[in-house]
Amino acid sequence: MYSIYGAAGSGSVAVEATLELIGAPYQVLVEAPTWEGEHQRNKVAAVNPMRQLPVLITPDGEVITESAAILLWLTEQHPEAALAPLPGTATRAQFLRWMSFIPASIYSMYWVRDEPARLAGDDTDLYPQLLLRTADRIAQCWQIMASQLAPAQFLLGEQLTVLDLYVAVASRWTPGRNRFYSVAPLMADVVKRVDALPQLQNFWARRFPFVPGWED
Ligand SMILES: N[C@@H](CCC(=O)N[C@@H](CS)C(=O)NCC(=O)O)C(=O)O
Repeated sequence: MYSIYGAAGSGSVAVEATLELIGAPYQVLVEAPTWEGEHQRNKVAAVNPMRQLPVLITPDGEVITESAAILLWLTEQHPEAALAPLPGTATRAQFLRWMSFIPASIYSMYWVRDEPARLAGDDTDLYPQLLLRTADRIAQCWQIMASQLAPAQFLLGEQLTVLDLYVAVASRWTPGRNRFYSVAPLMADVVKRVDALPQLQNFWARRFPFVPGWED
């Protein structure tokens, strides 16, 4: 079985949702909301020197970090789930493009946001600016992504892929879904469709619940 180092509401939720759709057995071996501090990050240190989630341990015991790499690797291991366009097909290039864009341009911003002191040091006066500007940058990146896509049922057409799951999860982080809807209206219907997937309703309730005000 697969084992995950993860946390409710974190990037591991995209990996867990993928395993739910694949139907492969998995366990969340270590629950570690790493953004809460050193104690939580240290729970991950043994498997990821970056002390970040998600981490996947394969049934063979191999350790994989980096959310996009994990998601892509899972689609290769479980082609029957058809959660990625196949190499050589029309949407493959854009699939890889946006699977790389999310961790490079969006996910990386949270390293700063979670602890502004990492860049601003003790100069607490800088923190509000840093939080504001990283939120704006994330929103801008969603807007740019939306401007380059022509979604149908899902982001790349009629096929649900791990890109849809990845975006549905990451778009719930700051600056939040309502802002995402306003900057990326063409992607809004898609993420709402992913939120509503019947096969994931129990899963979302457990790992990233739609609590009152969740879109704010
Ligand atoms: N490049 C990594 C980023 C992972 C990441 O930033 N994870 C967050 C949790 S959602 C984390 O562990 N943050 C703690 C930290 O960066 O110190 C990936 O794509 O998996």
